[in-house]
Amino acid sequence: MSRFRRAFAAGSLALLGLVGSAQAEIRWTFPDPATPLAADTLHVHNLFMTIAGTIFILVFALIMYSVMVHRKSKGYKAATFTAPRTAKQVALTLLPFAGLLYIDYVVFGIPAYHAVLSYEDSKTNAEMVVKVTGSQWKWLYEYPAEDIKFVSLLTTPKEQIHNQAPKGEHYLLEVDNPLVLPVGKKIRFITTSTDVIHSWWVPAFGVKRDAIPGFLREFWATIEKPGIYRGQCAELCGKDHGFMPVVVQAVSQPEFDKWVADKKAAVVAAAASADKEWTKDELMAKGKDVYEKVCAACHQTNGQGLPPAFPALAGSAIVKGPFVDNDGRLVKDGHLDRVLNGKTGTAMQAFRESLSDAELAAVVTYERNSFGNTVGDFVQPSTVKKLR
Ligand code: HEC
Ligand SMILES: [Cu+2]
Repeated sequence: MSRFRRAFAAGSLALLGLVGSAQAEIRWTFPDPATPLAADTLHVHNLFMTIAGTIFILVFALIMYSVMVHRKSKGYKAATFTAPRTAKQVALTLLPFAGLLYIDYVVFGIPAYHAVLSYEDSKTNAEMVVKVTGSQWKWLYEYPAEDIKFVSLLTTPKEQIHNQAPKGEHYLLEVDNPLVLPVGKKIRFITTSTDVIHSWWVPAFGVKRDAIPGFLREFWATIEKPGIYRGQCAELCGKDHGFMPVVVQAVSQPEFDKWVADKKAAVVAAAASADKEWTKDELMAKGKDVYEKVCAACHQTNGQGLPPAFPALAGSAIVKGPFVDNDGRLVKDGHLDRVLNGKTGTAMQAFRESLSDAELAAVVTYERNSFGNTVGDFVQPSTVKKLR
């Protein structure tokens, strides 16, 4: 081996080692398929890559062979014809063409057609429905038949994001409320958005669908193994696009049934808590919690906002103004109205769907009595229930 070749070999090995150790996280192929669709996609990918790769190598080898062997320095003379003339030349041109057509339309076409049709068929034998709504910057999940809905929010601590703490194992891929689903059932998903285009993507499911405001789009999954599956919003959707992960927890049918029962009990408890009289301390404590989880991303923990994009709530006329009029009706563009209904055309969205009566009452109470605001009044969940 020449010195150069030895050095080259040693260098390549070192580089491989470096890449291998530093990037242990990067995978070079698809994740293990967890649904029939993902398996189909992987199959189509492998088949195409193998055939396309083989053709590439054959054609490239032929070109290299022709260039090396027929070079001028070896005494070869260029041919002078410009178009195929003999029957043999015509056949040698048409045959590869026909071969490629066959590969494209038959060998690639049939499995691709099968995969695409199967991807689009979310209705046949669907056993349950989940609605997925993208919203800057969180996912809202609804189970219409089970009458359950909740919001799923990123839980990665701010310190990790700002490099003040080491990154956790599931950095930016962890949420408070994962989407819980049963294994072995064909689940039909319906997706939409409240603001801009988002995209619900779980690589192991072989599924990625844009969530588009004003449209309902569909996809499906039958999850084969219990486990935690992670994904992300895959459509650039604004400043916190990287902060709206998808986490799916696939469980057995009995576990799923138990989860549904627990969730329903929690809804009943929330309804009961909307009817009880809350103390101001209870409202303030819950309000702080809701505010920091849901509102602080824009209005900031200290209520100063990020003007001009996100107004300060400290000293805001809306926050300090009345939210019900003398007849007990909701004040239009008042504090509660703004939080319940949002403001069309701005990033301030309606929270009436994603927050409960108690959460809404608490967060409004908190804003009226924090950041230097001292309105002094407080909002009961029963009031919100009546006014929404
Ligand atoms: C995605 C960013 C965002 C989030 C999250 C958000 N807001 Fe807002 N909020 C805005 C924007 C933008 C406005 C200004 C709208 C306008 O142009 O009037 C606003 C306005 C308001 C106002 C009126 C303030 C004023 O003086 O105009 C209130 C009250 C308010 N938000 C409360 C909340 C509460 C409560 C939450 C959490 C439940 C929340 N916001 C979450 C963006 C956000
Ligand atoms: Cu998004």
